[in-house]
Amino acid sequence: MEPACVFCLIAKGQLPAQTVFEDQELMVFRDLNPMGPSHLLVIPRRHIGSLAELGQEDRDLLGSLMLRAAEVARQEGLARGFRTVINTGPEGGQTVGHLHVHVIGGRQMTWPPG
Ligand code: DGP
Repeated sequence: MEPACVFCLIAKGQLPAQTVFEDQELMVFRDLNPMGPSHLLVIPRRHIGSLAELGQEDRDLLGSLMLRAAEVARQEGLARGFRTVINTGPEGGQTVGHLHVHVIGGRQMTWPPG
């Protein structure tokens, strides 16, 4: 755990969040600043700074994150589609330094993103 990491604090139950799923490996909670009617964040409980820090040993974890993203999208009723986003690093728009997958839906998405 990184003491100054907000998502570590959420994962430890030390900061409140609207949690929609949790197990030993992952947590899913609602984004504080939603970009659509549904906006969830899927995180590993273990502190990983970003996608760029993952290695071959993290293949199962990465699979779990993406499969969980699809599962929570189903639970949210996003049958017409949804957007998954992983922002990485300052130029990638990452503002919280703990790996997370955005799941955004409930409105028509546009492309390209800003
Ligand atoms: P990113 O910019 O990709 O690093 O996304 C970080 C997201 O995290 C952003 O959409 C806002 C959200 N966020 C930041 N702090 C908190 C928090 O304390 N609680 C919750 N639920 N979401 C947060």
